[in-house]
Amino acid sequence: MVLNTQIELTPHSSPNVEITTFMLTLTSMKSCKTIFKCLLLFTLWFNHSYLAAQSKNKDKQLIIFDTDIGNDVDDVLALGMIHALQAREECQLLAVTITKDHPKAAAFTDAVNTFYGYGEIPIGVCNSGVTPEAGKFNILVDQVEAGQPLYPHEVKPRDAVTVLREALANAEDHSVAIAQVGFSTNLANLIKSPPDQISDLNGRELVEKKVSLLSIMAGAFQKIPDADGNLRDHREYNVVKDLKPAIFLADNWPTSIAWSGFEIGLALRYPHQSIEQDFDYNQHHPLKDAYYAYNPPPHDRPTWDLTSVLYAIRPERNYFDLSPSGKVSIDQNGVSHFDAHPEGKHRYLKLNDIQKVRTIETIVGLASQPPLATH
Ligand SMILES: [Ca+2]
Repeated sequence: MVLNTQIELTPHSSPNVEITTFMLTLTSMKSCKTIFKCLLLFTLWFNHSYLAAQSKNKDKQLIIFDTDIGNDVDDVLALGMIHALQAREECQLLAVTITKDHPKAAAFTDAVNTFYGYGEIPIGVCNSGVTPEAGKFNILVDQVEAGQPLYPHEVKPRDAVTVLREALANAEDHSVAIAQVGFSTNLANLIKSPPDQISDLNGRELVEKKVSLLSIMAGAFQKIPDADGNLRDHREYNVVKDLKPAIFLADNWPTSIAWSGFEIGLALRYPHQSIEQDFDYNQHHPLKDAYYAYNPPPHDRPTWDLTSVLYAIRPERNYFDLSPSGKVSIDQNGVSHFDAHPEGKHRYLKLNDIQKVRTIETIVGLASQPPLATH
C-alpha cells in the first residue's frame, strides 16, 4: 500500500519559500487533527526537499534490476534501496527482470514497486525451470484484509529478454547499469538474442552500446569458512544453481563487471533492530513482512544483493575498494577464479574496516527510507 499521505512536490523547489507558505497555511487551520496531519505531510515534504537538494544537478543513473526475488530476502531490501535512491533522484529504475521461475516472484516485485509508488515499472520473467518453488514470502501477495489485498499489485509480466532489449534500445549510449543479484539466465539469453523489431542490434551489440556497468552478486574471492571453521573454496549459490549461464556470462559479457563476492555481503549484516523498528510507519510493510517470513529477527541477514545495487548506483562513494583489473571465470564445480590482467574488464569488490562501518550505515538508511512522492 502506498502511503496515502504523499503529496505532489516540485522536485527542486526552494525549501525556504515553500516552508514560509506552508507555515502560513498551517497557522490558518483550526482543527488539531488537521494540524497533526499537516505536520506529517510537512515532514514528508521537507524530507523530500532535503533529499532532492542533496542530489540536485546530478544525473540519474539508469538501472535495471535482475533478481531471483523469493529465494532470499536480501533481494527485497535491495529493491527497497533502489526505490529510496529513485526518490532521491539519484537513479531511475527502467525494469526488473526475474530469474526465479515462479509466477509469484513477479507479483511480489510489482507489489513492492507499487508500495513505493512505482507500479508502472516493466517486469520481465524467465522460463528456466530454476528454483520453481514458491518460496517463503512471495506468497504474501495473496493476503487480503476485509476483502482488500494487503499488498496491491497488478502485474503483467512479459518475457525478460524482450523487456531488457526494450529498456536498452530506448536508453542513451553507455548509460545503463545492470545489477544482477540472482542467476545469470536472463543476461546470458540477452547477449545471445538476435536482432528483432526492437533493435537492429543483436544482444551482445546492444549491451556493448548501451550498458556502462554490470554489477553482479556472484562468486567468492576469498576462502570461506565451512561449518567446522575450515577455509574452503566457496561454491556460491547464484553460480551453482544455474551454472552454465554463469560460466557463459563470465566469459562473454562485453562490458565492465564489478563482482560482489559472497564475502562482501557476509561482512555487512543487516541489523535486525532496523527490521523491528524502522518500518513501522506502515502497518503492512512488504520489506518487513518478507524479512519476518524468510528468517525473522534477531537474525541479521547478510546484505549480498544490496552491495551490488549500492555499487551500481554510487560507484564513486568509496563504499568499497576494487581489485586490480582482470578476468573472472567460473569452473565446472561452480568455483570462481580471478586472474589479474591490465586489459581485463572485471574487478571484484573489497572492504576495509572503515568502509564496513559507513557502508552498512548507508545501506540501512536507504533500505528503510519511507516512500516519498517524486513523480
Ligand atoms: Ca538474490
